[in-house]
Amino acid sequence: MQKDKEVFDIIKKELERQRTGIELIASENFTSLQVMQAMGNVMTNKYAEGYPGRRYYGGCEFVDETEQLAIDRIKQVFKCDYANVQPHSGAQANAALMLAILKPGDKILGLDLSMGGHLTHGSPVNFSGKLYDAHFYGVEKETGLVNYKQMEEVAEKEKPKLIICGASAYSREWDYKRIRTIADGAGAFVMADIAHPAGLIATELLDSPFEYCHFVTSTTHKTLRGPRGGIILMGKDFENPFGLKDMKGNARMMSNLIDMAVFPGTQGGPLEHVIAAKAIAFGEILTDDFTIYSKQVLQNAQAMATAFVKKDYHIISGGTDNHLMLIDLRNKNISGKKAQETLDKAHITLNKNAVPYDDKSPFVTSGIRVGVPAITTRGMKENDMETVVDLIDRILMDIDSSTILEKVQGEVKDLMGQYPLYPELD
Ligand code: DSN
Repeated sequence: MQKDKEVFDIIKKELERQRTGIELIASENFTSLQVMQAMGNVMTNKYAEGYPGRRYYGGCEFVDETEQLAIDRIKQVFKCDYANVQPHSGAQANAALMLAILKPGDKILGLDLSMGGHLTHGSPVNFSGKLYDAHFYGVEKETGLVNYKQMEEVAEKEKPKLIICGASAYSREWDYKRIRTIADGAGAFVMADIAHPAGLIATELLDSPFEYCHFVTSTTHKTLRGPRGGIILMGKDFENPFGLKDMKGNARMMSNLIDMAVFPGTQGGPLEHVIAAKAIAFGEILTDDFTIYSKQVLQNAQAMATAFVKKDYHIISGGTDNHLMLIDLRNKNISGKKAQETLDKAHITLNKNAVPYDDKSPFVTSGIRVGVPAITTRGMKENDMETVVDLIDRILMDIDSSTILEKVQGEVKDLMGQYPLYPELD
């Protein structure tokens, strides 16, 4: 095959980077080879606007099969009644869901970005904060836990149409029952964005939001370990409360409104090659191996948190219930930015992150976010977590030392050499 050498050489370098580094970005993972290879299949050539059995183009019989398989499998994974597997990303899933149930100017209530929330939960620089009237709750300063009292107070005062729970940098369980009670009191819908802990919810290691939340959105590439993409789910479909009727005068179902909000509302042709890869990943989630993997994610996160605490690192909320932890570096006198940049040089990849009540700008930050899904996929276990924390600590405690940096670089490479990644690609 004729290959664009310039691009393929760069891709090779990226493979080498992934192989030799310690990947601690909490939102990243390594797909199986079959998931990755399915993304490079002929379905990328196909236009398929619409849904299985009701498309705007001919020749959709096979993409119908894979998309239906993806829908059926993810419904089985979460034991839910409705799934849309077309969103190109988590942000697209959230945009479509909001388009389905809100009008511009409607009030929404989400976790503040600076407290661990997500851009699409109302940030002023995002569509969600520009199109909708966004209000926020935070976490308690003393405990680092979601401030449900504040959520309730803001909900009572503002009467939002949608309350969003879920975060990108929050390490604790959510009280979905309590959130639903607050929402019922305010007359709001509840959406759980489970992009981060989805794999742990799928394997019933964390609480399920489906009983209490009207809508659930997620990415597919974090703890779910699928291809890059998004999904929208509902535990139970329901008649839309806006009184919309179809042409025969029947009340419209919510699922129909959401489907329409994805296509034609916010997207055109679905990425059917990625949807095929989603179907494969969702099949993998249904296996015992994935449950074993997810249990190891939790054990590794616990081991890592313990190792950090032993070395006097301040984990927000004191620990973790899921796959990640947020570390406040102020007692170590290092900014998140400096930590990220220096660790990067040692091939330890993570991201700087604002901590609640941070006094530094989002470009500098006082913290780092650390997650274990990717290194767990590499095969690492609890004892490796202590080694990883030790490597991080040696860099951070002597942050300007090139001798330590060089030494750790070598140790990182040796360590990761023990955990091969995609050997089939050689
Ligand atoms: N960028 C993702 C994360 O790192 O959590 C969220 O969209």
